[in-house]
Amino acid sequence: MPAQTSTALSFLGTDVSVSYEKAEVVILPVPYEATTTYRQGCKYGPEAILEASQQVEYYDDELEREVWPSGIYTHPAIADTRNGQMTAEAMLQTTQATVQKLVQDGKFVIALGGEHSITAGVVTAYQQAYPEEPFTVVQIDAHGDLRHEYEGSIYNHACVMRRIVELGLPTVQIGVRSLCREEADLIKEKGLTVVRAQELASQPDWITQTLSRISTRRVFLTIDLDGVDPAAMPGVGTPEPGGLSWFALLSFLRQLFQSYEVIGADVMELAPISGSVVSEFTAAKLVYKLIGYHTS
Ligand SMILES: [Mn+2]
Repeated sequence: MPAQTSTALSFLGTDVSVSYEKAEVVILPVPYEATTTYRQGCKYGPEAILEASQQVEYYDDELEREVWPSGIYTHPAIADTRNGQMTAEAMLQTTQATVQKLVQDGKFVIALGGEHSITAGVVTAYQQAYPEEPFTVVQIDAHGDLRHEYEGSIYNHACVMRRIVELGLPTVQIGVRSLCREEADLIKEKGLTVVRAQELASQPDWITQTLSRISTRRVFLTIDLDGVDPAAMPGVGTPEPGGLSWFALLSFLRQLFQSYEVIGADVMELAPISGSVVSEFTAAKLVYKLIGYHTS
């Protein structure tokens, strides 16, 4: 692994960081942004999460322990577009190759975006790592991301789940509350599993029902932070009213990790708001929760 520069931040801070070889959990920052269409700035998301993570309490009051059994390694940023551009193809290639190596080395990877299109590279790496058995891609998101193409690109962040459906993997989309007609038609035509945000609000047993719709043993989890209610998560590029509350999200995730083998995860689309740390701190705590649930 390339050496970290002295300015690079480690998730949670240096007390918890271990060498790549020793770490079971690897945080992979991917500050790639090229196709965001509304509020911009998600290329600054990973660094904001790392910075905010320095303030996250090590002790998890829900799990009643500190949750880094073998330590955490924070990988140097890849596909970095903070000081230049990169094609989507190059980003996907780099992401896929990096994640593939990490998975081969037995790491539990949590990628931090960056725009949601990155997920296609991450998921492709897992598909190559687990060729013998399909896994379900569970997506928390306000949007379907099922357009064939958007603003001239099939790699736009609004198309990422379409690319994943094309990989032949089953999907479960949770918290959706914004679709275009093309996406609504595709959902019907392909019988895709979509749990709309309104169902979460009106059905008390939505977690059990949603979990029962996952048909594979293994799951990859992709979280677009706009799936969370913008009251709790305003720092996203394309906010939508409604969405999951913090505790609804945690209850779902805890049960997901208990019921299925989560093979990897990503937390995408944080676009920091200057003068407020709520979104990045919440995202950092969410990443720590994923580590806790994974190691429970
Ligand atoms: Mn979204």
